[in-house]
Amino acid sequence: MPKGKNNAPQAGGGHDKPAPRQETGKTADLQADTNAPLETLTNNQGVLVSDDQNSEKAGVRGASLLEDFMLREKITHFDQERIPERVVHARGAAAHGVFEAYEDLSDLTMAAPFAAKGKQTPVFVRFSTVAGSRGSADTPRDVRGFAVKFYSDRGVWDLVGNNMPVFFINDAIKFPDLIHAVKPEPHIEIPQAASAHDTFWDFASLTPEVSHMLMWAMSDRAFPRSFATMEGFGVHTWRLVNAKGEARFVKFHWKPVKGMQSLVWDEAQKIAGKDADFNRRDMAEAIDRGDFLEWELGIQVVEEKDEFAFDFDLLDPTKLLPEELVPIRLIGKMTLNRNPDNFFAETEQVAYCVSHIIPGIDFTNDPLLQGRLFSYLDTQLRRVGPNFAELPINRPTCPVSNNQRDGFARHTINPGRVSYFPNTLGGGCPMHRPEAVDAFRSYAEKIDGAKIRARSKSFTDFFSQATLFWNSMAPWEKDHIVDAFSFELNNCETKAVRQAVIGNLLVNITPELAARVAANTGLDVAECKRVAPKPLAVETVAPKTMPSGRRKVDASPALSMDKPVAGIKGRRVAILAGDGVDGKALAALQAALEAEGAIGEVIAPKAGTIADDAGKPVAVTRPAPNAPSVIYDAVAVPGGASVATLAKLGLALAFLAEAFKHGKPIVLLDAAAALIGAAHLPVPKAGDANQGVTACADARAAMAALTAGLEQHRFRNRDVDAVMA
Ligand code: HDE
Repeated sequence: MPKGKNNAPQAGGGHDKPAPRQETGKTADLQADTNAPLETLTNNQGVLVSDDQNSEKAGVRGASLLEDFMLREKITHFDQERIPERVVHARGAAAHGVFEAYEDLSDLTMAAPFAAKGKQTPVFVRFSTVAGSRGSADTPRDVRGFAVKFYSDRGVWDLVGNNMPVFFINDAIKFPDLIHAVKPEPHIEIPQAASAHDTFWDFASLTPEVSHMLMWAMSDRAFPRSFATMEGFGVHTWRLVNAKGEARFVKFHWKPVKGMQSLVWDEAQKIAGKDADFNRRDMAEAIDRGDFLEWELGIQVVEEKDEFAFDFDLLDPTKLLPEELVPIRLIGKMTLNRNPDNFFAETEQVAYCVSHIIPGIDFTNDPLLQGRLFSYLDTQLRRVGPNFAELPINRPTCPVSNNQRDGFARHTINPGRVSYFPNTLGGGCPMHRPEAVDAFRSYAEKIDGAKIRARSKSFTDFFSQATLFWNSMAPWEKDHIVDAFSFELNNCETKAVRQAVIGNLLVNITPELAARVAANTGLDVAECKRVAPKPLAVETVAPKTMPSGRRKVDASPALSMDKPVAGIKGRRVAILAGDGVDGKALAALQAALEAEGAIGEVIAPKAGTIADDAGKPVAVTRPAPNAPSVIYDAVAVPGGASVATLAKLGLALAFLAEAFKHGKPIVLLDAAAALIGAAHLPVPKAGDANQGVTACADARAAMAALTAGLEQHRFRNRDVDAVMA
């Protein structure tokens, strides 16, 4: 389809000159692309528009005329420009890309994307928050959706996952309650995109299976620095099936090539106001720069005979399979390299369905997955319509041929009179293919059970993996989890709800967490146990036979984010400057950052240019009021006469103090070292562990300090209690 440039009117064009028209007229042309932009405006019926600025009136000061079909068509179409917002995951951003297989996996699965080493499959990936509306911000404390549509040559496969490997509940029937509890409270529609309110914690305190997922949601995983620096998970245990019909259990993992980075809570909250589009902007700009987003796809494979080899139930989506027990095998790489052309047509109308699988992939009896299987199709039929699969973003890249017909907004013009099977009038076509090896067949799992509304006892271990998560955290991560629970509970008005969370959940996860949160929320742990309402009974049936000596771990280092990241590509450094700045150092630093794929932005009191110490103009990237510290990864301040100006500028000092508080690397050249005092930052004492505040003499040393600091990402041990930010 022709793009962009065709929209530009040519000189002398517009209404004066007859417009170039697309000549159609033959039946075959009805199928042609009629959306190609023309130079001249038409209505939806292709009629040239003479004036799109004035509606038709009875005299220039008279009433508008009902017969103005141009006005009515334009306005009535506008009235219907929205489709229903997604009930959950309403706010999202997406990109196109490609998945490339590292190896031929046909011994494990027939799934087309893994059929050969180097095989490429196009993908469209949408990232989302869960609770907020479409117009909410990118950075609230929330789970992130990670939905991948593989346009394989054997059909569309949707892997609709999250950035956390487990889920709040382990039976689909509880999902509407979970979402009603976390969404804004219905009588006042408050709070937007936040779990920190009574109804969520009331529900959580009475649903102990949420414990493990709560630990993830209260960790810094809940506000990634960038989509490119978060992990993704298929969450459920799925099945891989090979051409011989042999099946194995599988867990899917997306491992970010850039490593994991998150924001800190104070920063995430401020970004929600300063740049609500922080994550989606970051992704769109990175792709435009050629700094593509990359993940490796990993699988954990479990043989059928080992279904009961672990100390948890593989079908329970509140449990993860520790990497230390079953290592992750990396099987391919996904690269997101193209921004959508149109948000609505692609990101909004994309319709992921958990039930979209292809030969080689199959479901398990995870009761959450089973519920999702009908929910997504039902959602897309209502949200996008019965012909959602025909839209360009949802269409398979392989041919589609069946006898489904009609419905709202049908695009395909199906010729002929045969729309049924079996038939002779259409030559028997399209025919189903019992003999085809690559046709979809469900894995013939043996099922033998009584109809029962109950849950296996193996699903009632609510706390052990929440404890595992806690045990796997670095000290600063534990601090952040304590702070998060404390913040959330302190936002709850009902004391009994706060007590129930501590008494029913936290004491069972770890007494340390319960004690620390109780101290921060003014509660007494012993009292919490007594006052909390009794959790709802969980129905159980006799446990499945699980052999003794099942495999387990007490801590899983893979769960911690306390790891350095590789490289500084895409990181954004604020260079604070003003008139008289050391121009050479500034230019050298900016060039060095650019050479590494990072971005050095010059921030000055006003937009336009500043004059450096040699009187040369230096372009200002953003003026200070438009450049909050929270959108940067690090700060550098070159020396020069500008330092004296910055030392008297509240915006600059607040910038430094906030960056300090959020643990970001700070690099001060020459005279700029004085800003530590001016911003009232604690001067690191001799012998203190590396605090990431570096005074240096030249751009080379500054670049080295910035690189080391950005690779560490954040300095968590700073003494920030007294910092005014
Ligand atoms: Fe979803 N979920 N979900 N979910 N979900 C939707 O589908 C639902 C669950 C996830 O970018 C909806 O198109 C039920 C788990 C993502 O378009 C809806 C249950 C996981 C997205 C729906 C779950 C997810 C959705 C809303 C419990 C992680 C966004 C609009 C049985 C593995 C996809 C829509 C996108 C979206 C239902 C639980 C991930 C209503 C009933 C577990 C990433 O159909």
